[in-house]
Amino acid sequence: MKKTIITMLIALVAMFASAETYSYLKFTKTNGSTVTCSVAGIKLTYDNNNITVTNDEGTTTIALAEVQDMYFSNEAGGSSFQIGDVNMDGYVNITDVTALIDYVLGGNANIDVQAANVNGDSAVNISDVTALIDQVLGSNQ
Ligand SMILES: [Ca+2]
Ligand SMILES: [Ca+2]
Repeated sequence: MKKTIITMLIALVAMFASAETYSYLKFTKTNGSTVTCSVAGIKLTYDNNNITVTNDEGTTTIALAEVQDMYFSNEAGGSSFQIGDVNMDGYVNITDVTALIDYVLGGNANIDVQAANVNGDSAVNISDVTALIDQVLGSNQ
């Protein structure tokens, strides 16, 4: 099951990569830390519940269970967004819920789509609103 999920993730990432050229592949771990890998010569393999990233800089292994998010970026530094901070003001609160609802309903809210994908699946939709409300209310379910 996890293998299916990660295969889908990699396919999704490959799709994004073809749309635009990025310099780094980043992983957000469940503990909040970020792993940044250069895409130069990158190769991703999955084995034994680990993702192994091999590139020109060497090899990095990350336990799949610790991966919360995987995305491409042009920024070498740490995570440029905070999950749930939909309106990018540095805080996760009810104004983010409002912005996300507006976006999901087709409004023109200026949001960070990566931060808005609260549940970490492949789309920003009503289930992220639910997840964000849970997050704002402090129930981690
Ligand atoms: Ca915010
Ligand atoms: Ca989502």
